[in-house]
Amino acid sequence: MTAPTKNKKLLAWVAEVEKMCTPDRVVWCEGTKSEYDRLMNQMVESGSAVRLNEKLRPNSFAFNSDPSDVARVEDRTYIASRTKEEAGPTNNWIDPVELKKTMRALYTGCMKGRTMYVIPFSMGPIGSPIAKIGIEITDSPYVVCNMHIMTRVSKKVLQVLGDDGEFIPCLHSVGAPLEPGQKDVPWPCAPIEKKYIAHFPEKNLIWSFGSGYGGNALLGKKCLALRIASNMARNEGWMAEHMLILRMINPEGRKYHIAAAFPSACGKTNLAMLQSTIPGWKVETIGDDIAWMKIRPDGRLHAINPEYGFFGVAPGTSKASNPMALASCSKNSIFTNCVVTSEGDIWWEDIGCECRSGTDWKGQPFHSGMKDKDGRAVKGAHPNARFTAPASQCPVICPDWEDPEGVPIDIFIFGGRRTTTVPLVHEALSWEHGVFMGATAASEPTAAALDVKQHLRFDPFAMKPFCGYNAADYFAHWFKMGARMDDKAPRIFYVNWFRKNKDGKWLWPGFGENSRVLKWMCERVDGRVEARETPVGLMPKDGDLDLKGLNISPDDYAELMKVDAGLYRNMLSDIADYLKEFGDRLPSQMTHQLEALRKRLD
Ligand code: GTP
Ligand code: SPV
Ligand code: MN
Repeated sequence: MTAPTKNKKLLAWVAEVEKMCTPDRVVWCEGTKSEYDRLMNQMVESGSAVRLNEKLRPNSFAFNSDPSDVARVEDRTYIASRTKEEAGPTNNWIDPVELKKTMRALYTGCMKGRTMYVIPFSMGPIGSPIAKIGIEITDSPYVVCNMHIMTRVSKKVLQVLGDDGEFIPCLHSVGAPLEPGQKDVPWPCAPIEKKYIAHFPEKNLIWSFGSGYGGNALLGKKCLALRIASNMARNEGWMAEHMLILRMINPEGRKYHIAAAFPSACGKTNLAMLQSTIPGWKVETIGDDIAWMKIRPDGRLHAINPEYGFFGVAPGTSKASNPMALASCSKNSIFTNCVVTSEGDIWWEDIGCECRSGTDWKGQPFHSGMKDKDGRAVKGAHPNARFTAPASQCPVICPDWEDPEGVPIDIFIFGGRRTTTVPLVHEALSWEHGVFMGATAASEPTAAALDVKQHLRFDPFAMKPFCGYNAADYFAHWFKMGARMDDKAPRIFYVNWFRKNKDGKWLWPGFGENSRVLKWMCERVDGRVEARETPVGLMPKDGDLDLKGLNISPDDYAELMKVDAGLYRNMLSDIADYLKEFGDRLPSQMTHQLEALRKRLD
């Protein structure tokens, strides 16, 4: 196939990779429907994909991964900057020269028997000044089809790139070469000790080997749009964050833009598509995972969603919890590690109906209520099962979601999964205090990364697995951005939807009811409500959080809002230990904020 570009750097890179990986053939992707259909047909024929019932789930396909390849692998993810200090204590580091040597050996001949696809894609609207061009090389047709949905794949990207434009090279292989005559498996991948998700920030280069799953393989997402982009953003004075973006509209039509950072599988997709339970208030979705933000001439921070689709957590998604996500994946979608029912539709835990019979994500017969030999309930879908759906199919997608100017952010929210200690909502006393809150955010682990061992881990700004440089410098960057924006900086809040009572039940109904908390934030921004000061921050005065029509007992409400100074004091030493890891690089504002918090708690 002749190359559809004259870009010298691109041609040289593709030739170099072809020589190293020795695929049987090279295909340049164009992002067309016929390309998608052709690859899907091939995968259905080879047995790696199942075509779902056209009447129930039009143009949709189900895949099951290898049981060893179901989530991001944080232990195998590396920031290979020149020095270990540049990567910082929150990242895995290997010397880039050494890592390249190891990986070159793995890549040598790794595409034997396979096709090498070259995917030109744009993060952000094609040609917009805020967008970045990536080229992913992969030997996985599953990755190509997912990239069609998650990013803008098109010939136009190569036109914009031109003969000497810059792009971010993203090399991916499943790491499973085929000998002549060897039959392929449905989900090829390499064993865990050969998996590497590597980033070379000084070169803006991504090398991924051995996994076909999600953020390990769809390299535009976490690798480019967060790890590489966060490093570029620091150098160029903007921000790349693990944040949803939404627009909230009040009954008078005033628009508020909110960006929220919660760790993986902690509710970004849910909040982004929230169905408000307060009459007259409404939410529109702009993005559900990643925000790129720049200070514009108006002095405010404007955000765009660089993605084109949603790679959403499937289990728990139902008409009750997230009807808009369910509608988004009603057609033209890919499902990974879900149940396929005998009618040819998909199913997962808490989808809102029973599964009478089907095939689980491991290919075994399944029905709701099934027990294993020890009498334990069997799960049909993997806890990190995902749907890949076009963002344009979300019924509440914001009409301005592709505006290259972005939307001006009024409110930042941080949060995580905390069954105790942290109240439903509190507001930062200042930008510095807000940055401290984000930097010391902690959360209980989820299925999005199964190799996280701690019961509670610090996940600063929900970026622990995604910050492409030293997190201490990243905190400093946040302080600097605030200073540049001054009184035009977004207001900062912290939420916890996940507090439980003594019997282990959620204290807060969550989901659509979270609109009540957002409304209070909007009213704070407009100066319509006062707040009461607590040692940890500003909280709603009695009666200010709209609870009309909600059935929550006064005792549960008190528990939900409780700030136990003793429990917070216990956390201070954990915070101090965690911050010590950053040594001299830690911005002095962080130590000041810690001391101020200690004083307020006394
Ligand atoms: P990534 O795509 O991994 O970055 O995650 P995400 O933050 O988009 O996660 P998502 O919104 O898909 O979170 C899914 C999990 O959060 C499910 O287990 C939901 O049930 C749970 N969840 C979301 N919102 C709420 C809420 O308001 N209350 C409670 N209790 N659970 C919630
Ligand atoms: C996350 O884990 O935060 C995700 C899913 O959004 S993945 O793309 O697999 O990283
Ligand atoms: Mn995410």
